[in-house]
Amino acid sequence: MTDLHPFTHDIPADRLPALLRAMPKAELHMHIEGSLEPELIFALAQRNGVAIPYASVEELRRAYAFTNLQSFLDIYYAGASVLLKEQDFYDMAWAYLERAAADNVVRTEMFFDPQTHTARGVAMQTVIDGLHRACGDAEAKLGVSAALILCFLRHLSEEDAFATLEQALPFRDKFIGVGLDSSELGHPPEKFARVFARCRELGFHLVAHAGEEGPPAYVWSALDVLKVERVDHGVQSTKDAALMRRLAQERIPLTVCPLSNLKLCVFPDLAQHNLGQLLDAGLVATVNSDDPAYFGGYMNENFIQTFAATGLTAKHAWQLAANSFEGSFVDAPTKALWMERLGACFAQFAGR
Ligand code: ES4
Ligand code: ZN
Repeated sequence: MTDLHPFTHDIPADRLPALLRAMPKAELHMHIEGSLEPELIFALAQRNGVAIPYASVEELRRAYAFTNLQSFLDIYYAGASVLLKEQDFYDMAWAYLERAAADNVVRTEMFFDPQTHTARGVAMQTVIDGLHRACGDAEAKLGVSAALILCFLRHLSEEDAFATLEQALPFRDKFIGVGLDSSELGHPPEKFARVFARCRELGFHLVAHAGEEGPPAYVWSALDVLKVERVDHGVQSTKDAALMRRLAQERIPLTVCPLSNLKLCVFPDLAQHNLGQLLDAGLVATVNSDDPAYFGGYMNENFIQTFAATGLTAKHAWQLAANSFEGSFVDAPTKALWMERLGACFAQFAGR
């Protein structure tokens, strides 16, 4: 790591949790539908007269025992079925944005899955208007910079993705990029080559989930075929030395989600997580919450649990926050401002 902040050696290990909480950071990988807490699912089900196959909040929470990505996605799509009105999308996003602000997240780039909603008869405009209104309020009332990234569901066809893009284009000023999520195995990036090429022509930022459960070959094709600017997860990349060199050399950010990887059994326990290996190899790795309501923690919980389990230090904390700003889709002066604030935070913890 070359960008080491000069004060990091002076921060003792027992101050690390407070430092992780206090440091300004960007969240680059979270699915807004994955922020729906069981309490809000039940409240919205009641408000909208939607039946859900769980008797109580507790019973729903007990169902959150996942064995892999698909076992999670089945429950995640069921939870999203309570979202019908613009206000529902607003309320969901606002609840997340308040939590993000409490974790000193200064920037968040939130994924949303329009196909999960349009397939149930919810209009694209309803989805985007509700989420976008919450983003505006986050800036005005919380001082959090928030933007939206539209994700295509990879278990559906590329034709379906094209139709979704068409429906979203009247609102193209309300989202900054496109991504690719849902069931990875059997749905390689190249399945979406043409729709990503079109989105590139349209000037959208491009990201894709790759190397969460899938092989390094999916990370290569996300880069070479889809031409993504960031890789979501990407943790399987450590299995391929040439890929690791490529990611480091081109400074391709990996948006890593430790608690997600733990809950979906990508790693047997947090102590085995490869975040430290990614950072020490010089990759632009970041920490993110993915689906915080389902995986047991928002941003700071991801940082604190991962650092406690793996023995990462203050220098890694600084690098992760710096990487999150570098990887974000904001202009250079804004990144420089947040880097100043990061430096000031570390200086304060070092007692200078
Ligand atoms: C997701 Cl963890 C994860 N992976 C792929 N797709 C997703 N959608 C929501 N969470
Ligand atoms: Zn994800």
